Amino acid sequence: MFSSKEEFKKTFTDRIESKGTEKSLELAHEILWEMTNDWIQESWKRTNQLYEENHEKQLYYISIEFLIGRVLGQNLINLNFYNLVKEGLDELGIELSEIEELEIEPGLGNGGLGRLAACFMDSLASLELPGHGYGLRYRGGLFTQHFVNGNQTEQPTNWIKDKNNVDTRREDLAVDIPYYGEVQLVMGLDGMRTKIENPEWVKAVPYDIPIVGANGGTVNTLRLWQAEVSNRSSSVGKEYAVYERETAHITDRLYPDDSLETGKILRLKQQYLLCSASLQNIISNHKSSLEKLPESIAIQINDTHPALAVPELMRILIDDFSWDWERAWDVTTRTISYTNHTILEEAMEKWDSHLIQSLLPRIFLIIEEIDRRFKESLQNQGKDDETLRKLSIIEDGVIKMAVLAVVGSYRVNGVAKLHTEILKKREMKELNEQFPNKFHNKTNGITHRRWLIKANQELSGLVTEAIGSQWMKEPERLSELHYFSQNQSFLQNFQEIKSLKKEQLIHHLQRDQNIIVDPSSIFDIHIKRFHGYKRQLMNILHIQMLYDRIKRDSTYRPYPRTFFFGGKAAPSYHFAKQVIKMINTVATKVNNDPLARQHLHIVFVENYNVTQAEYLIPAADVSEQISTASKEASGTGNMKFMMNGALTIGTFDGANVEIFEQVGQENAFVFGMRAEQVMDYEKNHSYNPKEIIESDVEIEKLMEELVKGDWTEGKANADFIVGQLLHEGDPYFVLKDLQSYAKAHEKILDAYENPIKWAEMGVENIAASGIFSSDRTIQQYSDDVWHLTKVPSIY
Ligand code: 6GP
Repeated sequence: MFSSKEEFKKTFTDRIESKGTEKSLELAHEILWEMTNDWIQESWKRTNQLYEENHEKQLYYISIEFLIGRVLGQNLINLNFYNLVKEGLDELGIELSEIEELEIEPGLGNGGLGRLAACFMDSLASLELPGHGYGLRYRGGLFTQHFVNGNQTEQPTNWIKDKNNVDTRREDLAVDIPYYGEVQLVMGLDGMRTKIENPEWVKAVPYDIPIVGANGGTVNTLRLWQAEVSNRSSSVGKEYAVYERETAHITDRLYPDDSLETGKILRLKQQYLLCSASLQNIISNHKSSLEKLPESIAIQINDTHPALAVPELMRILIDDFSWDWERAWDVTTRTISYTNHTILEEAMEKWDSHLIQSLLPRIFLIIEEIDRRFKESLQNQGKDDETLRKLSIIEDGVIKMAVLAVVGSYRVNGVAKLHTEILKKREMKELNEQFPNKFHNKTNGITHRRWLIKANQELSGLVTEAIGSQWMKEPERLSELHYFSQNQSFLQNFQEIKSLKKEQLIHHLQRDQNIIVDPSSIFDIHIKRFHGYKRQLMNILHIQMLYDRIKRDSTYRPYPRTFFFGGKAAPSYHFAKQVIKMINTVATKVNNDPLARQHLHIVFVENYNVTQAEYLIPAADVSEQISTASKEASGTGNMKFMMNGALTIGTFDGANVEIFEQVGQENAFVFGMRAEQVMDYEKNHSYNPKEIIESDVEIEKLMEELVKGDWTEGKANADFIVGQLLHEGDPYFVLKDLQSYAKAHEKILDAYENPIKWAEMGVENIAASGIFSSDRTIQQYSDDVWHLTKVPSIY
């Protein structure tokens, strides 16, 4: 882009002048955006050329979510221009961070699954591997959250602008997608073929986002589809205005509310549009014989939302290329692989057959045939009825997408060791027995380029000073920091950086939410989606316990702590919304109590998203990873905190288990039930929260206060929370783990009394975090599943 700061400044000011408009931060943003983009375009073109010339195997990662976060700053970091640009702009009197603040992050995802997809994109490009994403271009990203009287409200987030979008429209690559219609058998030259009569066509138009790898050499593509009216749809069987409106709706929102049938249809339309458009695009780009498909491409489906890729690829091969079933099935099941991200029953997708049958009649027939043949082979193997039932794709008029995904894939993975074990031994036991070599584990990772190099440039600089810069390329080299955990001046620098990151967070919160936080308090941070199993409720109950202790015991005057919460609740998830309301109520009470306030402060950060995470995580002392054991498939926030030197308070769940293994339990605060215990209780229905309440005076008192409504506002909120804990049987074992959690917090206070020791533990966490870089995860996927070859950029 430019070889020196002076050159950057000159080009930048020349471009500003040439616009001839009034100088503003917006203009500076526009110019910087254009300059960066010019550079990226060249590299992008070069990468695509290389891929074409070398005929390397390509990976396509299909995902309903890509939570990429802000783009400009990350691109500058990956291009190694960040510091030069920052200094150049400084000299021109412009703050780069203020320019960055103008960018609205595209909220094209909900949480873990979407953010993981974004980390994977970054790692693929940085490892110079040919891997691209396919997703949807939702007009409104994930909603913006505000609190009104402590309740979550949701407003649409409009991230798409008139100009300087992160993406580029590719009208030339638009494809049509058929919905509804009737399946007809027609005679073709090569025998009978299937055709859909009178479908409702929708046009899928791709928008491309460049994914810039480290050093800017490789630029891969994230392709997002947008639904539009198709000019083939002149004869739609409904009023045109209705068709127009319904079409625009398809890519309007992420995860439409599916409690009603219309919402279900919309989700199915989204999923099919994503799969069909992506596969049509992949196949039309595929130049060699389709027999070679499994050798020249790999398709990874991110959870079951893109599982329709299986029947869609079958449809293309059979209907468009006149292949017979066996040949199509062989190629399909050697091309597609699947990642499972959850074992929660409610998140396992199931679709009513009649919905798929009417919306996607041809796809339905193919699913039926896959199911029929699979069952037939099971019967031939002499499987009993119960196994047959569990393994069936269609059961009682319902299509089980996870089974379809497993049967149609050559490899299936869980996202942390424990999660994969649970999949293999319980949730998908029969499938694992049927396909013993299919299942494998790929523990998640996070890109250290966003979560350390970009979000914590100060710490990143300190690490480089100590061990050189090679860790950026090989993050496992962070282990060399181990030797610095005894180095006083290193520890002191680490502490100073932590304080600085706290100050930056405080400044950000003060500006955004007018909240004042004590920088010398312990920053204890619980940020993630709101869900019962993530147990934000346990955290807030513990704070109530602390409040009670402070009030009751005049000798209990603990070191000041600020408890941060951040996260959104799905708009229709009542439980999560009640917990949000409760936390806000408790916050008001605790924060306004003159005595308690000296020791406890609760901050609920509004509208938690990737950008907020980049402020919060580097400032954390304590990372809350307290899910009910067995429920969190992996977690990735846990890894981000660790990499920034925060200490984890956590259960033996998901990737926490591996984090503790890496860093040693002495450098973390581990508590609570193990997965087997939880699963035993669940199986035998033998957990009774009343027994806990009756045997523990502190918890008993807490419950009495809750019943009285001391911690809630309005009867409905109190009734709901008490109802969950008492009458609903406390499904997430909050009361069961509460005292063990409280003890772990006591240990945190003890450890914090010795700041040097605390810093030492923090450094040990950073040193052990390298293995959680998504570069490691991606390399493992590539070695074991995709078999990609590095394409060194010529830049
Ligand atoms: C999440 C899991 O809950 C989380 O534990 C994991 O780290 C993340 O995926 C990435 O693997 N799952 C989802 O976000 C989800 O929507 C269907 O699962």
